[in-house]
Amino acid sequence: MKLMFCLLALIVVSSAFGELYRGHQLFRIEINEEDDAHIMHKLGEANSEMLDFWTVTVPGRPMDVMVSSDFVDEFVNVLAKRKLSYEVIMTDVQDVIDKEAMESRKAREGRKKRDIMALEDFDYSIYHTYDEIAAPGEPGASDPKPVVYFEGGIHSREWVSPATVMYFTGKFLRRYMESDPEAVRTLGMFDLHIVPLLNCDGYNYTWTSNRLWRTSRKLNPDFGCIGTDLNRNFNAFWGGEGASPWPCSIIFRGFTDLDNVETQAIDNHFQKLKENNRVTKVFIDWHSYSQLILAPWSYDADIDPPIDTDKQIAAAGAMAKAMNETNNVPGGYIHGVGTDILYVSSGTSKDYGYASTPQATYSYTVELRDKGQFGFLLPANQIIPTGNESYYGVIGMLDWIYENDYN
Ligand code: 0X9
Ligand code: ZN
Repeated sequence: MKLMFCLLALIVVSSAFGELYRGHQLFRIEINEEDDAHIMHKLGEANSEMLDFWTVTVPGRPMDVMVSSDFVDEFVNVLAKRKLSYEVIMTDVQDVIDKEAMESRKAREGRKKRDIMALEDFDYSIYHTYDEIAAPGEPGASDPKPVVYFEGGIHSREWVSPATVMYFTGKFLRRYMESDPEAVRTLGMFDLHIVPLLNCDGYNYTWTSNRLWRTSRKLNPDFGCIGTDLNRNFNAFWGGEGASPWPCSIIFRGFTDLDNVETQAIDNHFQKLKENNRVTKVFIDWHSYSQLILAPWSYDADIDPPIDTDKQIAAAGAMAKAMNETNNVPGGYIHGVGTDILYVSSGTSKDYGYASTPQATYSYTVELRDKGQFGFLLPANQIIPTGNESYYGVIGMLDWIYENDYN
C-alpha cells in the first residue's frame, strides 16, 4: 500500500456557524403510501428553503426532514391533514450543532499547533478541519495487487465518513507496522487506494459557514446557486431517476456527467489504472447515516440486479456480520441491493464503481451510524466505535472475497 498522510497544523476552531438553524426542528415521519411520498416530495420542491430532507421519501421507510422555525406550524398542519404519524427528533437543530462545536473546542484546548504531524500523533477521536486533513495517495506499487478503493466525504455534512476512513486507514498502517497478522494478511492481498475526503471545499464550508451543506461548491452560473451532488455526477446512468436537473436542488446532477473537478479526479485515477491494466476489485463509497451496506444497482428499481449480485450480497453480508459482531450497534447494519433497501438514484459512485471505468466486481455505498438519533450530527465520541466496526467490516469483506473470488 502506498499511502501518505500529510497531517497539517491543528487549529483552534471557533463556531462560525452563526444561528442558521436556530429553531429548526428535525421530524421523523412515517410514510406508508405512495400518495404521501408524492405530497412530501411536492411540498419539498415548493418550499426548498424551508425543508431539508435528511432522508429521501420512500413508502415504508421513515422520512427525516428538517423544518425551518417559521414553517413548523404549517408543516404540522399538512401532517395532520394527511393523518401522518411523526415524532420530533430534534427540537432545535442549532442546539445540537452548538454542542458539537463546543465539544470540538474543548477537545482541542491546550493542543499545540504543528505543521506536520506524525501518524501516531493524529487524534482520531475528534472531527478534523479540512486544513488538518491532506492525503495525497499515489497509485501503483512495485508488485501490484488487486486494488481496493475507499472514498470518504463525498457528502460534506456526513463528518463521520472521513473520520472513519482516516481511522481505519491509520489502524491498518499502525497494525501493519506492528506486524499484526490480520493487517499483514489484508495488505498482502490488496493495494488500498484511499481518498479520505473527496468533497474538500464542501467540507471546509461545513466548518466555516453551514454545518449541513451536502454538495460541492461549484458555482452554477445563471442560477445564482452553488453546488452539485457529487453522488449524482458520475458517468453511470447519469441523468436518470433520483437525480435533479435543477441546479438549486441538493441532488443536482451537474450540467453534464463528471463536470465537477472532484468526480473528474476520481475518473482520471481509474483511467490511469485501466491504462496500466490494474484490476480494481472493490470500490466503497462511505457515507452516513442509516447503517446500510448497499450493492448495485441504485439507478433503476425495475431492472434485474447485476450478474455479480450473489457474490456482491454475500461479501456485503460478511461485512455486516463483522460490523455487527464488533459492537452490536443498536439497529445493526443491514445489507442488500440499493434499490431494494433504499431509494433510486442515478449517477452514483456505487454504480460508477461497478459499471463504469473501475469495473470493480464489488462496489458499494456504506451508510455509517446512526439510525437517525443524531443523523449527520453524530457526536465525536462515536467516531472510534464506528471506525472500529468499519475496520473489522473491511477485513470481513476482504477475507470473504479473497477466499471465494480471487484471481
Ligand atoms: O442519496 C445518496 O447519495 C446516498 N444517501 S445519503 O443519505 N448519504 O445521501 C445513497 C446513494 C446510494 N444508494 C441508493 N440510492 N440506492
Ligand atoms: Zn451521503
